[in-house]
Amino acid sequence: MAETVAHLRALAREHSARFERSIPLIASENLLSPYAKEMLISDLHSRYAEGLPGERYYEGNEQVDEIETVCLDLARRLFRCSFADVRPISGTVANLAVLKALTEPGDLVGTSRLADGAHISSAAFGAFGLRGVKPVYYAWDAERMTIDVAKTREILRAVRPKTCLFGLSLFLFPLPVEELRPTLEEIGARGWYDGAHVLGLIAGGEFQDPLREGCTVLSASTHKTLPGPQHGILLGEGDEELLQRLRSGAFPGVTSNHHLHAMAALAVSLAEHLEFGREYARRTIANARALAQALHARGFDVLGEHLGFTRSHTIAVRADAEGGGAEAARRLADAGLVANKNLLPGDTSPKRPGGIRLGTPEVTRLGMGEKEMEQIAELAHDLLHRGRPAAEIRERAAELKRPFTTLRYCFAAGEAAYRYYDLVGRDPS
Ligand code: DSN
Repeated sequence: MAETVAHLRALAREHSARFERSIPLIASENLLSPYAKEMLISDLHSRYAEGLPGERYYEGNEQVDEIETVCLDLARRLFRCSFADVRPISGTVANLAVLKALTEPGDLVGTSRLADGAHISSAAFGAFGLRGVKPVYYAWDAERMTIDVAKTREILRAVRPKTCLFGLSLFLFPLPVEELRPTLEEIGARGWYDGAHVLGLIAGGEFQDPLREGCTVLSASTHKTLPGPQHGILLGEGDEELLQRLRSGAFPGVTSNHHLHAMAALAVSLAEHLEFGREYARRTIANARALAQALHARGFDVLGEHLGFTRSHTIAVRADAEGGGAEAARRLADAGLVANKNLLPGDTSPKRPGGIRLGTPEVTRLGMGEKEMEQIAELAHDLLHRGRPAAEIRERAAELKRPFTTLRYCFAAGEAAYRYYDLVGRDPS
């Protein structure tokens, strides 16, 4: 088995080296700061602390209590709200906690269709199905690339769901929460926002502000545009009865222990976002728009030209001319440009995603700017339109990446972003 362990260590090192040479463009991924990473490998990982600070089911939690108290304070400050819970261990788990708190099996819940960009949480085979709630789909406005307000009003008035979820995984433009607020009030529905993708942009003041536009609960993962650890969070406003239901949804509803190392890493990331988040959010969006423009100029079918392509960290490209989403994503990754295939509005088969999704959270965190977005677009163009070999593009991508392998927008900036933490100090090869 020692050989197996050595092999696993070598694979992890190889993975890190591969990403160090690649251009990472997956919209849901980001890099963790050195101090946040330090929390992940601390002894916090080894401990239990069910409950809330000061009300634990285990001993030895004095420091954990203080860390979680700081984490909760930072979260409430960053999102300007009175309630936070940092115990969900992922975005989907946070969504399950909300479903447990706000719904009963058999309820109708408003949401968007997967092809319109919704997360799998709202699918029958995802969290909605687990809770036994049924989706009521909003209408999509293909022209404005967001929810169709007039048609959705009619749907909501006719069906009257008690909970309405707003949030996407292909999240290009803000959703019309404020416009739909009077309808939600009229039918007595509660607004819930899944802000996983755009959390860092919301915190940075560069996207919409759902808790002031009509949603009482905001759920999210914490590792996309908010460059924290893989974890989850609940934020919100409301009366004590609602907040208690949310707390109990998180624990004991969908977690027992809440991964203390990740919670502590989240505290570091929230503090860093309070310090650096506004500038980071602004530049992330500027880079997404620059990349979209550069790809469009090279003949790619980037969605939303008439709207400036995007107002977030994400862009979507219809890849019919490049062999479809799956083929285009595979060829790009093989050449060192890592993105993902994605369903686009109008797609009918989940097995044949029509496009690719690209995002700028990670390249921005590494200090790339609009000049580099042009270079990335040129690499994609050379590969997919001009037939240059993958090996050549891979080398050019690594060359482009070489000066951009240290972190920005965090304390201890300048540290190696893809450093392999070889704690044992022995070469695994
Ligand atoms: N799977 C993530 C994404 O890529 O959007 C969301 O959980």
